[in-house]
Amino acid sequence: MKQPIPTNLVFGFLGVGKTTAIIDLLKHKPAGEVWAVLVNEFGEVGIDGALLEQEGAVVREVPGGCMCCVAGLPMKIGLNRLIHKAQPDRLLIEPTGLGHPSQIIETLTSEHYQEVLALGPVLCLVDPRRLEEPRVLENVQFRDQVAAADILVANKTDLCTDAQLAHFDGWSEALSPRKRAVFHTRKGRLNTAWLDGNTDRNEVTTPHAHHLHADQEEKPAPPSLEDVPWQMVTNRGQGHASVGWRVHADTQLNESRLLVLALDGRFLRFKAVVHTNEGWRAINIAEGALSVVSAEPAASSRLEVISREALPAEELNEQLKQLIVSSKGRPHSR
Ligand SMILES: Nc1nc2c(ncn2[C@@H]2O[C@H](COP(=O)(O)OP(=O)(O)O)[C@@H](O)[C@H]2O)c(=O)[nH]1
Ligand SMILES: [Mg+2]
Repeated sequence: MKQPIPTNLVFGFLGVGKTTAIIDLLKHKPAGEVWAVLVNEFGEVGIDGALLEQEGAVVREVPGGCMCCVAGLPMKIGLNRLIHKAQPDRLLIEPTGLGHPSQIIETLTSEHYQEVLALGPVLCLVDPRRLEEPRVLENVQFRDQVAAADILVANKTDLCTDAQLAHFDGWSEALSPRKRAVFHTRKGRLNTAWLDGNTDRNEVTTPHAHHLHADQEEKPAPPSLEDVPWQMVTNRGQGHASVGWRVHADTQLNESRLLVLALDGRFLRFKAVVHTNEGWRAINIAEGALSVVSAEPAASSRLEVISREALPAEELNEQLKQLIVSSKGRPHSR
């Protein structure tokens, strides 16, 4: 009989640094261990998965923003395939920052997984700056992510004032029940030792804060990029909208013009792993802060924007197509 796989959830709001933290954990994992990551992004095209794969993890994406809806069958299918394929020594799960935690915890601790997974400490990352926003403090997803956590970590402390950090400390100390541990960090730096042990399985206040959508089924696989080299996918829900693109790896976009487009004020997030005229790039914008780093060549380019308001997808699609500098003779529907 195999030992249950130690499993950790990394909660936190959109853009707080979950993927950054998991990438950093992968860099510090014991040599020789296989770690797998299940990532559920709000958007449909999956950017985080591409970044995590570059760190050598076995990754499975469960796209489609609404955690309550994907936490059922699609997550089980993704999880089963991932466990079977990777037979990992540890499993890390990054749920969408917009998701509600109760269903996912229910699934992971259900009878079906009892002998397969051992749920370890649940982590929740918090950007102390956002504790100043009443909208965040009142948000049921945020409250329940915090409630579910065994360990709270203030991230992005490099961007925080001393007063904001003191406020975070006061806020976290006042939580009831008390957290097992509270840390400050930056750039998602977590200690792998924090992953060991068990979860206290803290109660969340609103187990069913959200009605289920009809589409509980696993989504059909997208067409091959050889057949359809330019694909746009949209998603809406939980007060947010996303537009994502999968693009054939041979297609290059103009990098500087792409950055101008990406910095559009309507976008709450912009993420991409993309082939540009300068090479492969990982681009990330959260709260107006831009990061561009070179990336390993990926199987395809993927780009995504997330907004709080409806987005004119067709218009954005046309703008993006204008940035094509080379598609190696492949047809792209202009
Ligand atoms: N300045 C600063 N930026 C950070 C820190 N942690 C993450 N970021 C950046 O915040 C953005 C969002 O991070 P990401 O890990 O994708 O967030 P996620 O949505 O929670 O997965 C990225 O551009 C990161 O480089 C930090 O501690 N300080
Ligand atoms: Mg992420």
